[in-house]
Amino acid sequence: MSNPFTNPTKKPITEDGVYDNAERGLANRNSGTLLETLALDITPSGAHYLLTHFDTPILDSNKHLLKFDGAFKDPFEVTLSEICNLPKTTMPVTLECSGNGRTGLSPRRYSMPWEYEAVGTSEWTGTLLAPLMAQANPNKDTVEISFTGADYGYDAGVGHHFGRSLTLEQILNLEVLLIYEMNGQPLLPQHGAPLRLLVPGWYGMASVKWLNKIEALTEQFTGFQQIQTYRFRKSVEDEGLPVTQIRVKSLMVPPGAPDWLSRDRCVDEGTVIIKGRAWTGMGHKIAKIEFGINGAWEEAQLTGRNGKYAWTGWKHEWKAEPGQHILQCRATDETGEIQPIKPPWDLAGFGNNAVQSVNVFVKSRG
Ligand SMILES: Nc1nc2c(c(=O)[nH]1)N[C@H]1C(S)=C(S)[C@@H](COP(=O)(O)O)O[C@H]1N2
Ligand SMILES: [Mo]
Repeated sequence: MSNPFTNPTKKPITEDGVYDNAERGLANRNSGTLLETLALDITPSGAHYLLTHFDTPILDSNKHLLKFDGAFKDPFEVTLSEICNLPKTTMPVTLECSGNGRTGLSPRRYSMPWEYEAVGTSEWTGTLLAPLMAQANPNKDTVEISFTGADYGYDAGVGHHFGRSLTLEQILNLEVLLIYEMNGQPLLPQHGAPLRLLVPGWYGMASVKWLNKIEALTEQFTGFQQIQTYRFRKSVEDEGLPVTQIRVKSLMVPPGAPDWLSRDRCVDEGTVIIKGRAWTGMGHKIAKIEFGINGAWEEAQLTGRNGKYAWTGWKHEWKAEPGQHILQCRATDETGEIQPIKPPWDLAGFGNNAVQSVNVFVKSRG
């Protein structure tokens, strides 16, 4: 790293072949959040990260139908306005892409190059799925329920609608919701308008956008997004384990002011209040946050969360001394799960919850 005061970054050193045009294209379509919005309990809708595999289908909310199909005793269809008339639930839920942190791995997967920014918290409004499942009444031999989105595309030569599955037990235990509003407004097209699934406490891939079909299956779901990907694998041959609950993680609001190109931070000497967010899966609580200054850890203060599935705020007072420093944060949840220092390696780059490191240059007052 180069000191932005004494040795400002000139032209970026090109790293030919590291990220190619296809990856840059993905990064331009799938925006990350602005880390400065970590200062807020709720991420402004326009700053919520986005991950869309194919194209955003442009759907008409007046014509949208959700079909309950397959091995249900009483299959039915509902319109969006019928869903909106069902009992309403609003809750803040933190959503994170399981590929968040992928660039921190080496060797890294050729894919969407997330650094830290694929996370956000919204006030989601909708209705619980469980009562509708009961109404549709799955047959006794139902093994799983699949959820299909209107978007269609090709991956590894396989054409498919984005689809995922959950067991009946998971639907009950995870408080799965059908969502039609985000932060008090109708869902934006890119976030799944007019209807999406929300699986609180799990990584984002389970929260199927543009939802139009729920099917009861008497055999395990074999959709591409369930079987071919979103599995923790050590090698191509490895069958792997499904990616499910969010791993414990934390981030800080970038302190001070940025050096525009490197985004290293510039701070004046003295007391700096560092703030951030910490979250984990399954509605578990964050038990502890530590703040690291050049590798030495101090306990930071938790400032609370506004919902079971929402991230927790934290803050720490840092006495910034002139020079160059590496700041880090590390969360531990109530189950004792703690963020690793080194990224846990995965073939596709899923679930990297290693501690964030931020380069800070402190300017002396003198
Ligand atoms: N139909 C559909 N649903 C989807 C996806 C998709 O590509 N198509 N992407 C998933 C992934 S990987 C994530 S992380 C979240 C992202 O939700 P957001 O774009 O609203 O932030 O949506 C999930 N639901
Ligand atoms: Mo994702």
